[in-house]
Amino acid sequence: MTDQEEQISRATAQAHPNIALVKYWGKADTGRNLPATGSLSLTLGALHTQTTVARGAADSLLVNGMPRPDMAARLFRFLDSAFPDRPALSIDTQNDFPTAAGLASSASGFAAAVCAVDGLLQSAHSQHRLAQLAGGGSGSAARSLYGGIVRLDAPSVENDDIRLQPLADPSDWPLEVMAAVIDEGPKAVGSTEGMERTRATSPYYPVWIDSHARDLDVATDAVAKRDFAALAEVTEHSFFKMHAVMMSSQPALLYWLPASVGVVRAVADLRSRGLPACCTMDAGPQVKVVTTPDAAADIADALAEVDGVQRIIRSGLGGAPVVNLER
Ligand code: 2P0
Repeated sequence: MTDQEEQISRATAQAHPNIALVKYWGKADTGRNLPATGSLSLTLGALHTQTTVARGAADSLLVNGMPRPDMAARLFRFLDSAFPDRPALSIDTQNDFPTAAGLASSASGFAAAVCAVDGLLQSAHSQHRLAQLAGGGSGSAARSLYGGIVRLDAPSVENDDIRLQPLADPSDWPLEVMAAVIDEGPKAVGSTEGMERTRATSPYYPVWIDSHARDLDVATDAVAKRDFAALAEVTEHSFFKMHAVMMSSQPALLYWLPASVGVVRAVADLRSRGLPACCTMDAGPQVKVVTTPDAAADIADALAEVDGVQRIIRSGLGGAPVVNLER
């Protein structure tokens, strides 16, 4: 340990979750947690994970003030591989949105943890390297190392790791996201287990994988042209295709509740009346609606009317993680 390392006593990182418009579902390598598909996401500026890390007598984790041994085992095992010579760590993390309910808390959680530990240990990894490390903890976390609209490419013959590319800053194309919260409980089947079940049992899995590169390119092109209609079309296509491959797993992965269907239908109705809006869902019943700032108030009002919607969480796009070091 150098003198400089000893001077950092605590590091705090704040990271945002993200939602994928082109979806990741399936792993190429479970050991290294490498995705079998690329993805394209929006970083959500209004939602935060704040994680403070210090050296401790033994590893300990508090999530929203509570010990979480289930999460601690996964997090510390991950940190062992990302930072092989790390000391014991005391980690305190807070989310200002529901944890483990399909609002991407693992994305901001692993991103914030990697940035905070990198700061504490003065590892000085590049942002891109931190993203690759975070992806080893949770595939979606790699995208939370960047702000705005982010593309993740899966490993290929030429590259044996993921590659990240920010496609637009938050101010380049200020999209809005509304999460219609339907059930804040933890999800029934976690993403890692669900992805493996799909890979092993869905007859549609090969088609899902083979058709993915095109969706990623169509979405990238739509972002370059700021073409909301084209982005909305490929977003809903990727979302429905992912849930088709989930539902065709054995046993089926059905994350929907009746209110999820209600929101998706309400958004289709709004779009048919000319409003810019599209839906996506992850491994939980919440429906995330993407729109533009001029339409956001009308969309929020319409979503709040749907039976079973408990509340609407609104967010614009946010930036990359911010790290604060204390000596
Ligand atoms: C995504 N999801 O692209 C997809 C869509 C959920 C559905 O990435 O197994 O927690 O830790 O790599 O990142 C959520 O899964 O999965 C996710 P692991 P993660 O956002």
